[in-house]
Amino acid sequence: TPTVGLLFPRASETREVNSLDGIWQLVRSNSSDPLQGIYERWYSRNLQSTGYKIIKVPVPASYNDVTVDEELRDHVGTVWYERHFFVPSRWNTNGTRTWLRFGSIHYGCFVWINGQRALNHSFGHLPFEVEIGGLVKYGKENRITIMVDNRLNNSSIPQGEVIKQSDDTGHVLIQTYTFDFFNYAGIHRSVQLYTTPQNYIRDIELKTQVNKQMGRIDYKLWIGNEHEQDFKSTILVQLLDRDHNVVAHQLNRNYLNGTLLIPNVKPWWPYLMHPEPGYMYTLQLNLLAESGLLLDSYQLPVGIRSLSWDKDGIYINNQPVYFRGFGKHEDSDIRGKGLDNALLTRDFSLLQWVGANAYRTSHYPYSEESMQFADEHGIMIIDECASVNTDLFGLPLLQNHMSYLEQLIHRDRNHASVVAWSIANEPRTQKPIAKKYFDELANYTRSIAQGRPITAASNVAEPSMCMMSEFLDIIGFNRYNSWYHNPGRTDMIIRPIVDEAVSWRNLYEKPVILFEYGADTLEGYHTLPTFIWSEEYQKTMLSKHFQAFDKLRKLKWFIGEFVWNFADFKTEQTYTRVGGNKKGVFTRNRQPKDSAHLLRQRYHMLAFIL
Ligand code: GCB
Repeated sequence: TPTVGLLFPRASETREVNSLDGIWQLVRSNSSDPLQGIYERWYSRNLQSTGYKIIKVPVPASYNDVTVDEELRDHVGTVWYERHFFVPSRWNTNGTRTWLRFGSIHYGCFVWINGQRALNHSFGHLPFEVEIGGLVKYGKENRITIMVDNRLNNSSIPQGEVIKQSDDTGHVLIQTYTFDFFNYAGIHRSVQLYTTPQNYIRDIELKTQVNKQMGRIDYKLWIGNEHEQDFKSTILVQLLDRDHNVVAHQLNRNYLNGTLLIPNVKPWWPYLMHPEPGYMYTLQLNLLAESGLLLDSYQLPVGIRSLSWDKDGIYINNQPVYFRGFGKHEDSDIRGKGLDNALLTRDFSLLQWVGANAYRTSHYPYSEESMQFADEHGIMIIDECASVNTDLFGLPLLQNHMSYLEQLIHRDRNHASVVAWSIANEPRTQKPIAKKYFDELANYTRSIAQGRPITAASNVAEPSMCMMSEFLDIIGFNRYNSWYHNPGRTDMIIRPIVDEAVSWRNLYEKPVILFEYGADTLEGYHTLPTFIWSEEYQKTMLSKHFQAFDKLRKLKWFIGEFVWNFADFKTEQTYTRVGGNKKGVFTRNRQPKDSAHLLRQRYHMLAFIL
């Protein structure tokens, strides 16, 4: 069933937002008995009374690295979060609904309020919410209890496997996975209580276009009013520019669809493609009673642009786009994958400094806050779902994969910055069984794609072996010449990259992007002549790729270069990773390696000439 609702919580004349972020209590349950807390009904009393050790932890944050406890870092199974909170008594009116909303929890969770089940959700990196008016005590203290399960299996997105191994004292459970980033877990994004009126604006879907000077917004609204069948909605839709002038408006009686035309529109442009990139209007929606009384009000930021694509490229406002980008991660010291506004600000500042105009949300959806930053900074997003290294293509997996894409597209469809959906990273598409899987998946995604092309990152040894790419609109590939292929050989980059891009093109006749290339680099390690892992090596590797890209750029179907990675990030413990994956152009602490300066010259040069 398609998702409806989940608008990002915003306070307004008719809505209040209270944050439940802060310090929560956490209990780590026994790995060998992850459901103990369910049998013993831990949700029906304070966690304190379970006798287990209570740890105070921050929300939002991954729980893994906030203490020095190795068992917590490497925990497999469930942890329990709890806190107390007040609900204002002024919310206790017939006209007010109380909602509880999560930005994301990794991976599966059950939520109870005052011991009563409120909801459950699985999939990390996506929001979910529930109306809790019937569960809370107004003007009194309430308790929220959440069980979070980090286990991944054959049909989770992404996949993983929990195995039992002997250790020095008995047996342990180990979460295995093949993807190359740490399986951080916990309450990763904000937890919010918010109100809406009884009759409220439940959802919005926008399509924007720009034609010469004329902007156009087609909108569709959903009103939440199931308690009053004969409710007649009147909606005043106003578009405000940055200076709060109303530049278009419409009064809609009983219609939930409409169109705004904006003469002399200021289109949304990518960074450095226009003197004023990321121009955002505000769509002001007012739901009115028949008497004209204001019932509900919601403000949605909106960038107005057209997006199209053909076999040679992607076009924003009819201009061809060349992507200067990165693969990124939501990752930082101590916080793990927890939302951190300071980090967001720093990352966007660095993206601008380096002259990038895009990134791929490798390998899962990033926070809604980051999507808003991307809109405002003119950073184009290749929006990836959490399918990474997908293997064993079963039906339950396909169903979850579809549902994941549906929830992702629903969440992000109104962002001007989103220019493509990436349905997978490096699935095992050399397997014949992958063909039917991706045929179905791509067909489904196309049916809900909201005017965006579909892409994915393939790493099969040879384009003709890929059982997925024929179903895509944009061909993406990942290739590590001079790293996984011919390590140490920076003289074996230009030709293989050019040849491979050409063969992808010849096979599929679609635009082609290199989504990953890179080399692990230890900051401060210098060698002459260049040697693998040194700062010099990363620079040489980059500049050889630049030479290849300059040849390819002349063929107009080659439309982008994405360095792997923006910054160093944590991985699981293996002998190939020294303190994590070090392919960042920036350190994990967001300071430049030498290569960042080189990349900066190139990205600014490209912005200037293209
Ligand atoms: C890849 C993966 C990415 C890894 C990267 C690497 O192909 O898509 O998740 O981190 O290679 O550095 O090995």
